Amino acid sequence: MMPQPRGRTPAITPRQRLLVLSNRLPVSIKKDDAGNLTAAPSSGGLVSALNPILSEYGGTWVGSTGVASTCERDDAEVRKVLATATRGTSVRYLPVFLSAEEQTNFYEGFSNEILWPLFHDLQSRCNFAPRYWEFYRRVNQRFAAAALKASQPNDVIWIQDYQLMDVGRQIRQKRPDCVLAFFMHIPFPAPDIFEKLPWRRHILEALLEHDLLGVQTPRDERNLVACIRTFLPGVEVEREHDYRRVTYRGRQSRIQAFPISIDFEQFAQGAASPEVGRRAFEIRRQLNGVRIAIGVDRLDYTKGIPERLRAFARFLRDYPATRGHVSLYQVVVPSRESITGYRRLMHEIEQLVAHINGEHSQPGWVPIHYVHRSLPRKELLALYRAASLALITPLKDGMNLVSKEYCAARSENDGVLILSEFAGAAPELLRGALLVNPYDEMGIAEAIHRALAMEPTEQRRRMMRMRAWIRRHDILHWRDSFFAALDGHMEVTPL
Ligand code: ADQ
Repeated sequence: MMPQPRGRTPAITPRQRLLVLSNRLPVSIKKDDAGNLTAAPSSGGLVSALNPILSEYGGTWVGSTGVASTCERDDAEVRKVLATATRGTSVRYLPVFLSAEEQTNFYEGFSNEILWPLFHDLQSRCNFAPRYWEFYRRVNQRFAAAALKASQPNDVIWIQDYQLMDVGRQIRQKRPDCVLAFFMHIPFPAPDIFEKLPWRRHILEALLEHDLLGVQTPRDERNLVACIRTFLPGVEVEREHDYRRVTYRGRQSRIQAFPISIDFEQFAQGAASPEVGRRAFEIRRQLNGVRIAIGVDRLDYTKGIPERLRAFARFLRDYPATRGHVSLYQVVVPSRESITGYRRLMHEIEQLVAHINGEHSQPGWVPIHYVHRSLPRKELLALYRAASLALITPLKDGMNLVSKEYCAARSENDGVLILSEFAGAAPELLRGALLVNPYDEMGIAEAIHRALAMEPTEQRRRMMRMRAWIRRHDILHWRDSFFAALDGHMEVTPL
């Protein structure tokens, strides 16, 4: 029996079983030097968003574990560790095993040296190596085979993100009548950027094999539709209400923006707990009562961390009277450590922090506190509560859940969100946040100054607007609108 979904009425229940595919399972397995296996929660926004949905609905989650497969005996060990780590949940976790060579070429190569930078408008970082493409298709085929094996003909197969854009096409060939949905967690680029991709036509045709194609923002929807129109001759696009219906080679797909969100109530209640309140108080005391600006990011060059550190240094130079009164608390969760560019970024951040602290520190005050590890939820919430402002300045971001988490945690309606205009969250939060261009050092310095000087009444007005928006457009709303768009396949339970 499938667990009943929580949430507002009308509840939407899948008539069919749900099968989710993502590159990584929400539990990652690591092997230490002695060959011992350990399980830990995977990091990142996709897992943060989907975990609560899957654990309520039940279903099957197919993905890789992060550890390279060497032989069947080792794979069996990984299965055992995964089963132990996930015991007692209503979700069935099915690992897809990838060799070290596949991980290098499919994940580090095609996914993260081509698609990730290109889709974030950073084309000069791309390495279009042809062998990456071969591996991308091959690994996508493995995911498709795993999905076909694990699913029944009527299941809804919901594929996640840019690493798996070719899976649906391969499933469709074997099972033409199945229900296929896709959600893209990262931005979709405009045609003049997407056209650089040598496999652009294949990718678009593969995407149009899905019945429903979800993207984060209306801008992503416009970009995807513009690419389809530009590169697929003969395609027909009709606008209907708040989505587009695309017909290509006799098959119809629905394309729609579904801005992803957070479990607002869970964040708000967690942050309001006395335990988190005490910890927030302690953090402020440990920092000698100075105002705290917080940055929380996965380690990634798209998050604009060095740019933000430089902007903070400029703020200290431009507004010297604030020295000793405000510190930046920058938390970076380790990510993609096997990729050279990411290790380089880590060193760049460390050097910048050391340099800025060396230049400005005074007895009893350090300008930047830098934490490079994943934090337990309560500690993260305490930091959100302790911080008078959040500095969230990605160069480009599909959505950025941290900006929404910060607002949810501010139950006293104070605090200021400084947000990049290139985050997917910007159009939703623009009436409350101070929007900045992440490349504009001076603009960010000015925004920090303005945030620190902002009257409590203005903070309150802005924060209340953002909190009201996120409360209404939370992860349950996201789930319900996505499932409702799969009309005919998901059932809407009447009030
Ligand atoms: P990410 O790039 O991972 O997600 P984001 O949406 O900000 O970015 O999510 C990060 C998640 O990791 C948040 O839930 C945050 O709380 C958590 N986190 C960050 N630092 C942490 C730390 N040090 N310790 C513990 N947790 C930490 C991708 C896309 C985004 C999109 C999401 C969801 O790149 O644009 O918003 O998917 O679709």
